[in-house]
Amino acid sequence: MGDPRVDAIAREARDAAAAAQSAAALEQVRVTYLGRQGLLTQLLRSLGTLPAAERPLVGAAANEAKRELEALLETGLAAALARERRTARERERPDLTLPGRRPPLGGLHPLTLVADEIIAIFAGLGFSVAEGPEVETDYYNFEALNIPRDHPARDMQDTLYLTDDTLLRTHTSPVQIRTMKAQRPPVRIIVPGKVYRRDVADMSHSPMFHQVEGLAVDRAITMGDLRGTLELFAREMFGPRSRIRFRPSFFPFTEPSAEVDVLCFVCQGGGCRLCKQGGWLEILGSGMVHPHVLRNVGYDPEEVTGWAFGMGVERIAMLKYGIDDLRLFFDNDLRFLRQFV
Ligand code: 2U9
Repeated sequence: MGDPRVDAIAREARDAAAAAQSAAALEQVRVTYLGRQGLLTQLLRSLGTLPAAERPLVGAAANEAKRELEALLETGLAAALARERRTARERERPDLTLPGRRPPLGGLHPLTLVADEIIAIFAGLGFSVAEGPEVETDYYNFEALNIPRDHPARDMQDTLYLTDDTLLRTHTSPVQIRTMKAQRPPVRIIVPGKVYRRDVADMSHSPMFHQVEGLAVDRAITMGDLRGTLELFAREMFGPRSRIRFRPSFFPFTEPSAEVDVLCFVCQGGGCRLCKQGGWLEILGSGMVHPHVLRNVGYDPEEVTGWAFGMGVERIAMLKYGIDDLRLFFDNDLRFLRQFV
């Protein structure tokens, strides 16, 4: 333009800017010519060393070249950034033709499945589900159930006490007490839930496990009704060829009491590993509700009778699926749990 030195640098800079394809390359051009050590910057800084007569012309030309280059870089940079954003968007656009990733599907815990199965059998017989608190008082867990003050179950060794009078329920039976106190007979309920015992976990013990208990109270309810009901339960749970037997037993809250066995569904009574050669599998405890218990809830044992039973969900599940260690239910190893979904 006005000065050959300025013109040479300006041309070189224009060519470099035109050749730059990216924002980074344009920035490199800016640094080379306009940065603190840039060629145009240095030229402007050295104006003082020129003869006075040349200074205005060279200075004007250099400033003009600087403005021109700045404008060129600005438009170039805007275009380069837009171009780069566009290609980035295209590169990152999801490929909608790819097959989807299947989300992992959860399933119900085997104890939930078995408890639901037990509940469904009794629901089909007209029983309704009742539930209640896991923190109970001594009265509902023991006293109302005719469990005497010196009974070993009340010992600190066996029960998890929270205070002198409150504890973690050792069975779901307090729910039956609460239900009977709240309604008149007839009562037909099935009571599932967690229960707690002061036990160290091993193959057959756990400080928390699950029970399903049942209760039927009405005029003229008999032990024959209990037997028929449990036989039907056994056939639905363990197969249509199942038979049951009653063995005399004792519980403070039932009289008479019986433990119930089901004919081994593996060997049909012949003796095998599951029934330990006995031919029978113990599945639950039961009996006629003790008159003291009926009185405690305000029922007249001369007018109504009832029966009750209780079973451990873990025990039923272990028998049904041939599981030999209770702890498998609580380890949450997916290789175990996945077998039941
Ligand atoms: C009321 C009256 C009576 C519930 C009963 C059993 C027998 C029994 C055990 C089975 C295995 C507990 O889980 S386990 O350790 N239960 O043997 N339960 S009769 O009797 C009742 C309940 C409530 C009002």
